[in-house]
Amino acid sequence: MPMQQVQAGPLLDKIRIPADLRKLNEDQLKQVTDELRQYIIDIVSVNGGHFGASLGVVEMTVALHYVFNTPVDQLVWDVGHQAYGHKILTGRRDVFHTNRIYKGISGFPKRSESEYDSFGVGHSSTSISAALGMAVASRLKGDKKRQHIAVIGDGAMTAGLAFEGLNHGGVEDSNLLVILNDNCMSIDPNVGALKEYLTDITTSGTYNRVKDEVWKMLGVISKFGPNAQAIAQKVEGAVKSALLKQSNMFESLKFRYFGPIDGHDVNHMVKVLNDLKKIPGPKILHCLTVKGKGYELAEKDQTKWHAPGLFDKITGEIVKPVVEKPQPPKYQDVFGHTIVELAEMNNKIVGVTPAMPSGCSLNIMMKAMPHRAFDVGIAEQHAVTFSAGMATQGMIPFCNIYSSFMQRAYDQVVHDVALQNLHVIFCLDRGGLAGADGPTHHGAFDLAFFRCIPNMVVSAPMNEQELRNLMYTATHPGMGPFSIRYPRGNGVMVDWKKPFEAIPVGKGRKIRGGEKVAILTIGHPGNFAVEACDKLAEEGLYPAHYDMRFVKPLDTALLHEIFSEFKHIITVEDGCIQGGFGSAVAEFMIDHHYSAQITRLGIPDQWIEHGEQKELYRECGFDAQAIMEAVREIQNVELGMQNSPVSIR
Ligand SMILES: Cc1ncc(C[n+]2csc(CCOP(=O)(O)OP(=O)(O)O)c2C)c(N)n1
Repeated sequence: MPMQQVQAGPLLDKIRIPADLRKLNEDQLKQVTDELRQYIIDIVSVNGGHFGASLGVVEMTVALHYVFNTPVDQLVWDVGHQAYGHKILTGRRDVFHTNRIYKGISGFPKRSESEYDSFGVGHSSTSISAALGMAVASRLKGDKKRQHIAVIGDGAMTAGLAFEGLNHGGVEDSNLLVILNDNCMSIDPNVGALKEYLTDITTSGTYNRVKDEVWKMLGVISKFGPNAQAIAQKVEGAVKSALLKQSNMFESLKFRYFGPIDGHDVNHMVKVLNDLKKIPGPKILHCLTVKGKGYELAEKDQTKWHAPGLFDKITGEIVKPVVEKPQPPKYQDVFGHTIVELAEMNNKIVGVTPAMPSGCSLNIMMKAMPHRAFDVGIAEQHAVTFSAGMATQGMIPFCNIYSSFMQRAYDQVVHDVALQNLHVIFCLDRGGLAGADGPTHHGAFDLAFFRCIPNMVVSAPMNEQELRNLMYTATHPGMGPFSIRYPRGNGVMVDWKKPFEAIPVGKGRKIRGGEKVAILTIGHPGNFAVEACDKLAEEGLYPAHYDMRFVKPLDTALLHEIFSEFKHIITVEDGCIQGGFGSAVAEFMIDHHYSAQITRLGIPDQWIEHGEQKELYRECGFDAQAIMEAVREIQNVELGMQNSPVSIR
């Protein structure tokens, strides 16, 4: 894995923390932004990570740290994928080359990493609520000076949670500034009515006139210094009536709306932020920025450059691994192509994604069948209930949500889908350890949190063909809620496009027979067990291996067979051990009065940091090597003592 440090420009080199930045003159800030942008390009091109979003907020980042007294003032980044500039300016330049690398710094703000990271993020749309909570806490403590700033993108603003924060924030008399970073982009182009509204107010003549008025008045405020508040209130009355004519959404929610302004003019931003600092109460500053700003290719193809991987910073060529033979596809692409095939056979099938068309490959269907595939914005809860509504009308929605983002829509799955036994198919991408994005993005919990819901089918394919067949099976009439989870990354079959075959719900399969030990796997880690069994055979050890396919319903016939034959069971899952697949097997054993030793391998009861997936599988102890060790250990104990007690690990 590359880990390269680069040389900072002369001004940036002097900035270790924001206090150093604040010593500079305003006319030096433009140079700081140039050097910061170059630094991000230099590092991300050789170390990877998110790219376009951080380039788009370089000026905003410098202006915010220049004007506000961070870390006393609380700066909350939404999602946090755009906070690279913030990290570099806040004491982490020297370790920034370890960004997202195993044991290195996190790709997202993290409270345990820096006092400048006021709130841990990774999932979107939390910033307004979090900053409001901080602002109200400051008020309750009698601290009137402290500022609280939420920086939120126009994509993140589409989530219900952001609106919940605005709705509450408008009636709390607190020092809250929301900065709306409007670049018209989510990862893919932003969608929905809000996006159109923001474009309208950006281009509206009335608005721009009103805006000019506001800035003129703010000029007066700056001049009047301490009396600014009183003047602002006078100004407000006049300006507000004009604004309300246009019926400004944010003003209706009792936020004072300012902007839109050019988010790439660092000196203007400094002036505006200095003015806003003097105005109490909830405020929103609408900034227009360009995702990927300053790197031409990233400005042109913003989706591709959201997180491009390694690239040649001069030519812009993205580094592709050199492979000699054809590689298996990504699971997400198998989903993307298969849903189109199924939808061609059945006109009831539709696809739904909350803002991840390219991330989950529903963009393949959006292109092939634009009227039957829906990007609903960053709105997981809505995606689920919207799917439920369609299911009541006989449609068959495939609702594709990353496992970790599904956490946000749990009640919708329980209350809107499962309780009504509606036929919604959940495809959970990024099920299991997600890699460099780290704990905010690991899909650790879905097997556990879905298996306790009545009516739910909980399945996980071991390879591409199984994924296709599970998707096909899930569309059959008479089904209820059906979840299919698969990991980030590639499968194992080059030749994967086989004819569909239905899989009986709740039926597992024996991969190989064996003796003494039975390895029971769910999903992709079944391949780790195959590798382990092949290697163990060379040592003269022959465990049996079963791919259970379903965590719910469990294949009870197969389990009766297994528990009758084996006294040692190893379960393997890319999910939390607590309450997951292994727990389901242990419950089966208890309920049916079998006695066996069960060793459960999976994600332990702790937060797993970022790193490459294989590094994390190793750390958690459920890769091929760990399975081999578990088998050997059982074998050694067997040899050592004949009557080992019943236990569950
Ligand atoms: C709850 C949740 N859903 C989906 C995502 C995946 N995601 C990460 S960034 C992003 C787009 C954010 O767009 P925006 O807020 O406009 O910020 P920008 O990237 O444009 O700066 C999405 C959908 C997420 N992080 N959290």
